[in-house]
Amino acid sequence: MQLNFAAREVTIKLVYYGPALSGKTTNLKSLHQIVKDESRGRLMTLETKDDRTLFFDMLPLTFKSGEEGMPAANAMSMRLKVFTVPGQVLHASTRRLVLQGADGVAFIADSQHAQTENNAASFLDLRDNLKEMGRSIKDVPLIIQFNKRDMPNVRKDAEIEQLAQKGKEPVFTASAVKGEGVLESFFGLLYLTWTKLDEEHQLASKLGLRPEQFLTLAARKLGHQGDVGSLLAACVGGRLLRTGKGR
Ligand SMILES: Nc1nc2c(ncn2[C@@H]2O[C@H](COP(=O)(O)OP(=O)(O)OP(=O)(O)O)[C@@H](O)[C@H]2O)c(=O)[nH]1
Ligand SMILES: [Mg+2]
Repeated sequence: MQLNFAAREVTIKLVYYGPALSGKTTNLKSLHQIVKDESRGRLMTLETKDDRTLFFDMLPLTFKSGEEGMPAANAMSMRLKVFTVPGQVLHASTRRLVLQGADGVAFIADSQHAQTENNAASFLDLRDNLKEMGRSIKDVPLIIQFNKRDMPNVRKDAEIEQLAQKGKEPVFTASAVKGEGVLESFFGLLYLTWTKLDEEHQLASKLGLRPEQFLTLAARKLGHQGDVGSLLAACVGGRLLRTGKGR
């Protein structure tokens, strides 16, 4: 996170991690489509013709708090930089580079039975890379998304829910290619990350924005008109809200 008090500007880095072809780039493309024009920057993707990310993708999102009925003196600029890592095993050093300084991580798992081992290997890779950076995976805001729910031969909903109940990380399901579950996962990650940054840096009191207010503001600015609670309620397990389990 970069916090510029003078300019009242916060920059947050979010990273989509996971095995090759799990749908990280597709999540970012869907998010780019969902988000309002005024809040999104140019989506940068660098890939080969067979859908493989070579270096990384990056989507910048920006919004201001001033117009949402807040006094102008409290106006804040939020910059979110959302990255994807290249999932292929050979790009290990690029993954480490992109992961550096991440404020929050979305782990995009592939729901297909055949990908269970690749998911596990990538999760260990994430843990090890964080460890090398002197960070524990337990301390990093992390959500897990089971993507490709529309495909045949995927793990059953009940199995994923059971898995989610056991773990601490909030779990979401998605079909990124259809745009389903994309915003829910993103907001789960944003909420978790903002809550952690608030605890560490007392952002709420410094900036005059509680996590709930921040999320509502972000949702409006990014184009979600409905109830923000319903986005978070899509979480199938794990701990998302400070007050208890995520449903
Ligand atoms: N059916 C289905 N296909 C998906 C879904 N999400 C992604 N795909 C497809 O899976 C392939 C890989 O998706 P990408 O988003 O490029 O995967 P990635 O995780 O960025 O892969 P790397 O960059 O190699 O790490 C593409 O052909 C996508 O269209 C989904 O929810 N359902
Ligand atoms: Mg990719």
